[in-house]
Amino acid sequence: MTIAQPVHIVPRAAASEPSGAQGAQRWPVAEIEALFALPLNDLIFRAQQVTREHFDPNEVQRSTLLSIKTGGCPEDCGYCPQSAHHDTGVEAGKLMDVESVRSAALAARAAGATRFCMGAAWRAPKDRDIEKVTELVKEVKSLGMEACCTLGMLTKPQAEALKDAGLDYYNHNLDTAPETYGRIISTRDYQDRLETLENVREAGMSVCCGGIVGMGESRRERAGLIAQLANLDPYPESVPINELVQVEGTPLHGTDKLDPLEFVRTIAVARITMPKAWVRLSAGRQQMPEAVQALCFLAGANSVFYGDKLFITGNPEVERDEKLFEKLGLRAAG
Ligand code: SAM
Ligand code: DTB
Ligand code: SF4
Repeated sequence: MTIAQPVHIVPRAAASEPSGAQGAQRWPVAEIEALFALPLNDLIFRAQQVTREHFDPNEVQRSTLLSIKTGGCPEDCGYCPQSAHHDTGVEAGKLMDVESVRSAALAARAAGATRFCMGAAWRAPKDRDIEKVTELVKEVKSLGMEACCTLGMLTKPQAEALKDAGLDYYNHNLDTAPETYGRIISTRDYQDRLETLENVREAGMSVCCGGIVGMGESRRERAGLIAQLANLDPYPESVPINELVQVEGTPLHGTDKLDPLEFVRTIAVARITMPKAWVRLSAGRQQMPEAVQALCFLAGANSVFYGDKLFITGNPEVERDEKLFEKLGLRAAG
């Protein structure tokens, strides 16, 4: 019996060729679909090889989320419990004060998180919102943690103000393939998202950008999302892959559950196409069996949301995660 030779997948255009080069995308969708279609052992083997070329495979970066302004969002994202368009029972609240954010960040740090991610249910923050959020960013930075925000769409000056306050990462997801976007969200379009990513990149912050699978999309559409991410130049430093958390009252509640192995394939394809990114096993972990999570780490996930809650929905308790990481021999990344 011969041992399977490493599967060398080399994108058509040399990796060094900028994706902006005329026509030659680093990763055409068809080549990403071919990755998805590989025998699972070959796909995971290749993804684990790529992980080991750039990371310690036994380290996991931990980020803790806090919703600093909850509910009442004017956007109609079909997955989101915070949209004012959906009757999900989520109350609209005001922006949290500095003291409350400080104590949440201290608790996250004590539990072992290295990055604190503040999210707001806005389409786009107003300038006075940005002034208040910069105070929160400075507070989190004063605790020695990395700071991340996800506030919706940003203008160039707003991105610069956040950078000046010391913000390390900005999360702004593309969420699904361009051809699927209109089925999920109608109050904005893909170009809006790409412009904010441009403003964040130009302000000099690291980009956290990923999406959601399990929204009834096809494998081709999952490949289309990964193609959008992997062909950004440069691709994001952090790529969250969420599994749809189905919330009663949202249009996507009742969607057929995605085959867990298709979720694992998505993680592996994200790893191979974005070798140096922190690939984050994101929403959906609470319902995800530990054996599937273990396969995701084997497939190249090396970051998680850590703490009992995401923004609105649940997440594995810290104690449960600690036990899982111990079983898997995973350490916290610095
Ligand atoms: N309002 C800002 C925005 O949409 O960019 C930031 C907050 S929003 C909640 C951040 C991300 O959470 C979304 O882009 C989406 O990927 C993810 N998300 C929201 N609801 C989700 C759900 N029910 N299941 C999985 N991921 C979800
Ligand atoms: C990301 O891609 N997922 C996180 C973080 N980035 C902001 C948010 C997940 C939210 C899940 C549904 C909720 O709890 O609101
Ligand atoms: Fe609003 Fe963000 Fe939720 Fe969309 S995902 S409804 S923009 S909070």
